[in-house]
Amino acid sequence: MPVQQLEKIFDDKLEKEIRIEPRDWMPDNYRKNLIRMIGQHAHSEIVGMLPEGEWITRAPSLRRKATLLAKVQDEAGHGLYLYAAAETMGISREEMNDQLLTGKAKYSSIFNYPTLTWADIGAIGWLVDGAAIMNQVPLCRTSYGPYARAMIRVCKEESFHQRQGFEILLTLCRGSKEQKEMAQDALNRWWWPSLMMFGPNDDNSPHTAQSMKWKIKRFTNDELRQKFVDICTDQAKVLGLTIPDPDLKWNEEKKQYDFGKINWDEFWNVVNGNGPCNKERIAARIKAHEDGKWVREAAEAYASKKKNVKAA
Ligand code: BYC
Repeated sequence: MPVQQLEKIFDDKLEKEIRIEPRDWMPDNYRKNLIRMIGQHAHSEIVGMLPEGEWITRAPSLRRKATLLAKVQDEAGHGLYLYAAAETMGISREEMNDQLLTGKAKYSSIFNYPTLTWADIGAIGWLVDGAAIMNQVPLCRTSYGPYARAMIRVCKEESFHQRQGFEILLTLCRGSKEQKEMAQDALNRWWWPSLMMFGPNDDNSPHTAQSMKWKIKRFTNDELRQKFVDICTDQAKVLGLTIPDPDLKWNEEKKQYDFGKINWDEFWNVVNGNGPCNKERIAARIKAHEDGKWVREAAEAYASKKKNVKAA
């Protein structure tokens, strides 16, 4: 079939909100853009296990430990669904892993910040998972079928994560003076990096316009960031915490909160590999890959032995 005709079928599907499926024809750049985005998302889930994993042995009670363990395990699951969704577009898991370990593929900037106190686990759940939900609920309607379907389960689990984080902070805020100070300190450190998770402003975002046309993204980076600020500002009041932004104020005309300027130099510095924990995170992933070599070899040996037995 001529390319123009294939393009027309593709465009009609988008127009009618019919999902694009792995065997459908799609423009090369649509495929490339989704592999980039789903790959980055999968890597973020996997690298995202590291800062929280550090607190599993230091959680303040058995209940908190069990919950955190389950949450970190959920993130591993999310990474696996997402790698599988990206594989349907023709890239292998090995290639994606290689891109992560060699620094060719990005992962979310947020996971390059350290978790200094237990309150950080609360702040990550509330803000980081909260930002993830804001960004990912619309992705349940993204135009590529396997990604959209993976996001449904991911979002359900993220919503538990967000609530456990909020509850950790609420407990600290209702506790001693020192505990409340610890919660405020965590908010002070995680607030701005959480706003950066949504990506650069729309006028500096090279992928947004095309991704909106292809219905991969349903909202722009700035639209989602604004919704996040509006929701969190009200939630911070429930906690009795102060958002570290002197310019944050209600705009009656726009019915939204205006907020201060994001430090984009810090953002690009972290994205380009120079954040507080970038090197540590990649080193941990390289070590995990090397430590897992014998498992991959054993699985391959087992598979080939089984194949030989069957052939005989
Ligand atoms: N960090 O044109 P733009 C999670 C890059 S997982 C690093 O706006 P796009 C969670 C961007 O990749 C969090 N890099 O791009 C997990 C691009 O670079 P390249 C991740 C960033 O794709 C566990 C360049 O900047 N979520 O939440 O239209 C526990 C220009 O950006 C960042 C997802 O991946 C960043 N923050 O929009 C808890 C969701 N922002 O590739 C939570 C799916 C931008 O051209 N992804 N860049 O070299 C998306 O929704 C979009 O990809 C983004 C960026 C909104 C992130």
